[in-house]
Amino acid sequence: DATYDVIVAGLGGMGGSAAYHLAARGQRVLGLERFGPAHDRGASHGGSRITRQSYFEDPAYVPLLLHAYELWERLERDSGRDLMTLTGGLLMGAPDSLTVSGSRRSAEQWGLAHEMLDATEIRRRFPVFRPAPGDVALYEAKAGLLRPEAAVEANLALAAGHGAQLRFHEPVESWTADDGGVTVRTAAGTYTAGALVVCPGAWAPQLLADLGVPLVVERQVQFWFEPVGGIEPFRPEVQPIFIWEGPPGTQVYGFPALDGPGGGIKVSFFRRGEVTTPETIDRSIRAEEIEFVAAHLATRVPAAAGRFLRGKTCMYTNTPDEHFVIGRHPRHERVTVACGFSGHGFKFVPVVGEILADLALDGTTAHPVTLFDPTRVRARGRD
Ligand code: PYC
Repeated sequence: DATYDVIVAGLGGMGGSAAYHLAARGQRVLGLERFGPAHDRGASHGGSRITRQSYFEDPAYVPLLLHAYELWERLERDSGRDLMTLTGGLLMGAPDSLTVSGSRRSAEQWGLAHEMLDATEIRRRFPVFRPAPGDVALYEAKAGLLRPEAAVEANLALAAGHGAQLRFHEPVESWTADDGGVTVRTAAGTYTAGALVVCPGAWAPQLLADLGVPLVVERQVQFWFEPVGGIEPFRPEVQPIFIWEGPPGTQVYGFPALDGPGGGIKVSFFRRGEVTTPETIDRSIRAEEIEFVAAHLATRVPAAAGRFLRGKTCMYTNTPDEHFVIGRHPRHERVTVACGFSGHGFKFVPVVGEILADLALDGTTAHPVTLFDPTRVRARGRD
């Protein structure tokens, strides 16, 4: 048995960042992870994640994003790794779609640089897209992509460099907390600490059963296609990331073609998954889902709808309002939680790590986190 200042349960995107920020502040940190470093069983894999600032989900995210961009640059410098590429981004759909109107609201409220493009202008500037006549786009030069595996590895290496002990292939089985501290049990041992930070991803329903937030885990598939006429028009230098809202259930998003073993054009639907659990998720890629996404792409980005290369499942952990859960555990003062990122959390990884370190050490943070209060949504039937 060993004693630490803070134990971090879960070393994916959020937990890895929390471990780094806590260790960098001189804390004796133990990090526990059920799989290996930067694994592909959760929600922080697949070679790319979108980053953007004109946030359609809610303008309250914007100050966090502005700070996250600074922290991504710092993380690149401190780790010597290439983590973020700003390709520009198109947020497309009907003018009154959430993707367009919500992005515009955030951009206008926060004075973020953006351009509004009509369908003719979208086609002129980005000829691979086939917008419908009424479609418009908010173009944001500061949008782009993040490299999730490299980012997780960077945080873990920096955490270890600051003395954090990171134990992999050691799932947390249970934890308890009282006025004196926290105790965490795994198959390999029992650990005690002054505080616990729980970043469980899709394992939240088990590890945070008494949190009182109804969380739904959703199966998602990322698809990679070979462009029809070669990758030239899809290089990151010319092709922006995009999120394109169509009829309900078809908010499609995509990336430029990336090099290397992760090559090809990655596309997926933002929310079109089935309810699952980490234990029962079907990790096979079904012919009908490949056909559906390819057919959708064929009418909108036809040059991207070439040969199917591969697919990969991941999991969203959704809250009822699709806003994050970040805060002190309402029943345990020594426990801080971060979960329910609802499919749009990765771009916040560095700022969430900073917030978790603030909350675990000081009980409060200067960052605006009211929207993420764990007590705002309660499971039905709970007190
Ligand atoms: O957060 O931008 C995002 C995103 C796009 C698709 C899934 N998440």
